[in-house]
Amino acid sequence: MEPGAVDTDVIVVGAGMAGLYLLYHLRRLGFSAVALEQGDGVGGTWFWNRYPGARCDVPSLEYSFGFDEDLQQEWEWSELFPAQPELERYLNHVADRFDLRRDLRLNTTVVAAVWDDVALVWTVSTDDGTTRSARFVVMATGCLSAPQDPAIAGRDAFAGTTIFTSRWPRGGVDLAGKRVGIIGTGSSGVQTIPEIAPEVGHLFVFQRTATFTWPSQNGPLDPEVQRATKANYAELRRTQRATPGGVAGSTGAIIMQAAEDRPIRTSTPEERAAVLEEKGFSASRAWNDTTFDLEANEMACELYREMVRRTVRDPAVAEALSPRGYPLGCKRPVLDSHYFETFNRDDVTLVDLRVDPIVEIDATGITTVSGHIDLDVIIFATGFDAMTGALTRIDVRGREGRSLRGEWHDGPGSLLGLAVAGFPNLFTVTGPGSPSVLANMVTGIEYHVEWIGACLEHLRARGLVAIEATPEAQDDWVDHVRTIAAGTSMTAETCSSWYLGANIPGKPRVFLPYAGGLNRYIAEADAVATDGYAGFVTA
Ligand code: N01
Repeated sequence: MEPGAVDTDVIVVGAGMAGLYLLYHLRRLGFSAVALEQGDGVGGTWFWNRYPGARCDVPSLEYSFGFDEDLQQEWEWSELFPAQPELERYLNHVADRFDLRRDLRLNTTVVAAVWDDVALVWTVSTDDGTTRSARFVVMATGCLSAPQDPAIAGRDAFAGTTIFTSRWPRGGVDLAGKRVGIIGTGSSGVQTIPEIAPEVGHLFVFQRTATFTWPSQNGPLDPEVQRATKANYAELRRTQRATPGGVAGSTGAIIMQAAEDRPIRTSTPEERAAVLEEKGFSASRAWNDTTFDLEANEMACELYREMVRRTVRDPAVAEALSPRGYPLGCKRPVLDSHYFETFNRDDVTLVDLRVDPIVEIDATGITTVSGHIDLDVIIFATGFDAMTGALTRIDVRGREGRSLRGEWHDGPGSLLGLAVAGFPNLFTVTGPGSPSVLANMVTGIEYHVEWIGACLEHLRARGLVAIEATPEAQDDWVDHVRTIAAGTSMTAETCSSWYLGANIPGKPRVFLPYAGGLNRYIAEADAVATDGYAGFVTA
């Protein structure tokens, strides 16, 4: 039987970095594509997360597209690590430069995608009641795009202003002189706190878990470094794909100064003291035995705490800000600008929720066990339903009506983080089981988009219309992903992170990204393709 007619070859969900590059790349390959985007602008992560201080932790010269030589030569970055406004400008420039907007539908939220087994067609429904059909759907929905709204009693009772860092209002918020509370001290909170502290009347930081964060050493980008990088961009892009983290490291940024060349376990106190003097906070990361050996890891944590004590004047506040009870490397490393120094200000108060938990939010502020704090503004920097949330919030139905939400109830099954058994012609960019958040996202996105493009070309060249991961290949990949992360500080019993889904009540504890490194992953995914898409069936 002939497959049914479709509106476009491909529907792309999302117009962040992945969605934009998909539109560009698929068009070049001769496929028709439309991207449906929830926001009223392009940029994805860099559209939504416009909170004060929002900045990327990968150097700008590397956190950028390499697919077009003229683009990477023309664009001038101003800082070592790009801030949100510059990234948003860059992504708008990409949309304009390559005339992508004609295939973009903004303010369009995808609510469902249903596969027709007989016609071999996806039907995608949006919140305006419209449906569109396509042969393929590519989810470019991002890894950290479904915000977590924590279930704190009285959350809706607050009469002041409530803001999520991940939905910061476009025109900004006037915080001058206000009593502001911020809940959450992950990357978003740690970036926001030093930035707003000088502006607000008084800042209350509600911390549940103390954070490992390192000074970012951001600054203006040296024009000579920019020139030299551009002269050698092709080589840099090749190197990115040949490294575990997707970062070539030659772009002027000293990324955390990790030497990682000696064991801490057999080090002498004098040696550790010397490393501390030399490297400061980065002394905690200068050892090669902290990933698998949790006792060695604890020794490195102690170096870190010593730096907190040296930075924060009030010993009780320093102690509360010192991470304990989970290993270094368990969570995503955070980069900051003067985070700990901010707690030396008289107008900043740390509320340690481990000893003084929140009881409720009410109309006028937050009550903890020790009393009520009056607030004008509450900022939620409470994170995301990472890696799977943006996908399971859409009602995706595959073969025989099976739901993605249901299939992933006990953890996401995926082949290469690109495809899901039972869901033909559906691709996920940087999906669970791919390096994604453990490597430079842009490098991972470009690789995935090109892999998907090559797969569609492969099908077209052979007159095929459908491709699906086999359950066996998917199970093997899921096992491989688990095995690689096992025994590391990222999966330690004492670790609770969004990598493990542990930040979302009821989410299964499964390590979500692929920890084997981008280079190794690329070798595996390339082999699948050159092997005629081994582990997939086609029709
Ligand atoms: O989110 P998080 P994020 N009561 O989940 C707390 C990327 N990113 O948006 O740890 C009280 O890390 C929670 O406490 P706990 C980066 O990959 C990158 O900050 O669960 N507190 C935690 O402190 C990053 O890792 C950049 O005990 C509650 C915080 O909220 C990822 O995004 C910048 C709570 C959430 O921290 C996520 O970072 C920003 C509750 N009910 C983000 N619920 C850069 O590139 C949650 N918390 C630099």
